[in-house]
Amino acid sequence: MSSAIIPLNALGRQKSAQTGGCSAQGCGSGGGQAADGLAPDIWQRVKDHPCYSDEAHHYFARMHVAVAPACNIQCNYCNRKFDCANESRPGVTSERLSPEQAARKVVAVASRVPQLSVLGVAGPGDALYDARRTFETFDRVAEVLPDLTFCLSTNGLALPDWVDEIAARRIGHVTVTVNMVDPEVGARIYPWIFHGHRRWTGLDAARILHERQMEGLERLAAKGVLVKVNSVMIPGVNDDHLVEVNRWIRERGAFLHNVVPLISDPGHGTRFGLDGQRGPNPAELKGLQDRLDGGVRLMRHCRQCRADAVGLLGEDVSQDVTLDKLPETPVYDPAPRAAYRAVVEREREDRHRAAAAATAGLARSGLPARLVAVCTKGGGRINQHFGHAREFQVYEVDGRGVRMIGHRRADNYCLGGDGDDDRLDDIIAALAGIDTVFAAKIGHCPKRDLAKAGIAVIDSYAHDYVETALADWFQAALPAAFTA
Ligand code: CLF
Ligand code: SF4
Repeated sequence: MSSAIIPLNALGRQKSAQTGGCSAQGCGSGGGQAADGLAPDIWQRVKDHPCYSDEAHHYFARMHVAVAPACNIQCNYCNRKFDCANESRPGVTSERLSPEQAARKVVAVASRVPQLSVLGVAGPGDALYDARRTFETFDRVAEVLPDLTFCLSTNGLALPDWVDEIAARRIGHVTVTVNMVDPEVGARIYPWIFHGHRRWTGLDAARILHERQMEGLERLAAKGVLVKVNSVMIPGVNDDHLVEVNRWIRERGAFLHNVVPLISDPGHGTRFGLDGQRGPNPAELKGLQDRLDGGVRLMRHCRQCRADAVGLLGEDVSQDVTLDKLPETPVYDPAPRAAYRAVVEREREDRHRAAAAATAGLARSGLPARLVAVCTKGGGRINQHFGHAREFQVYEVDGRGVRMIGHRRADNYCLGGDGDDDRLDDIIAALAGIDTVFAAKIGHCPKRDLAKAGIAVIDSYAHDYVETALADWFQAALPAAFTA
């Protein structure tokens, strides 16, 4: 099994929080409010969901089963014919499964991946176009794993037809992709939809899709389902417009808004890719997300998963658990998941206390916000060697605290024990706008070369919690750097 699975001994290596100081912001057991400012009942529903809680994604994994191959619309950013084991983006999958195969896979994976908490259906087409396949999958899994959280993702066109079925099952988390509320904008994103036994194009297609999305969202929210809205940010097409989208979905009860950057490459064969439509850069994405702050809660840690993704959000192990590598008749062993959850509960409380104590003084610092990158294998700790990192988690530190605001991807620097200079150049490019990286360890040569590029790497906080390390560094080291 790949390193994506957090070894239990990677948790609990840091000295624990020195003092109490549990705050409503930072502790899951606070009085009237739970962690993250959420009401306790809502926190219970999101605290193990790696997409609905940024905090949960340090500990818990999701798996997607690709049981929904067909789609009822065409988006200009999608081409599902592209099939690559190394590609991580929506619509890509290495295997398509029947509901029976999917259930077998889930049972096998749940025995091997103790972090597993959520089962999702996210394509590779639309989860509700042929909804019976999606529902049969969930029904089969529910018989064996009643404690898994169920989640699905849809373009929303068929959603109004299935609201009651979703609510009647225990599917408590639904994502609807909403890229526009103005059909004029929609007509630039969707060439056609298939609805009511016929194909629609142009403004009519966009108008129908918009009306169905809003109806589905509103009715799901009224039934208590936690609805997340994903929006693809397409510069020059809907970037400014997403402010309006955020307002519409707030008024209709959305729980989360997840703005993701358009992935566009001519090699993917999508309409946008072939036309040269570019995606936003990290600064543009952050700029829009900052504009949306104050509306619907924002998700900023999305990894734009494959339709067969398995594991923690930052590290996909789907290639280790394809059907051919799993037993024909798996028997579910609940013990590893139960043991892992017990460890996480203890670890979480300790981390919350430590983070609350460490960040308490930040408001007085008066220092400008800083963006830093962190190498981590999970658990909310700085616990990965720089050379092994294939993604860097980006945190913003300022007087309001320490917050994860995104991630940057690049191939890992170390290959079989040796560093790769070309890859280091790519890493430096991926870290644009970031001048400090926290890693568990880094070799002398890459540290020197990064310093030449203006990027400092700090490895003195190895295995500490991210929040305590960054708060300590922000308050202590930054003034010295400013006066140097
Ligand atoms: Fe999957 Fe989506 Fe459910 Fe998560 S993914 S169906 S809500 S379990 Fe998560 Fe992946 Fe982003 Fe989706 S990181 S693409 S938001
Ligand atoms: Fe592709 Fe999803 Fe759009 Fe369908 S709704 S075309 S599967 S991105």
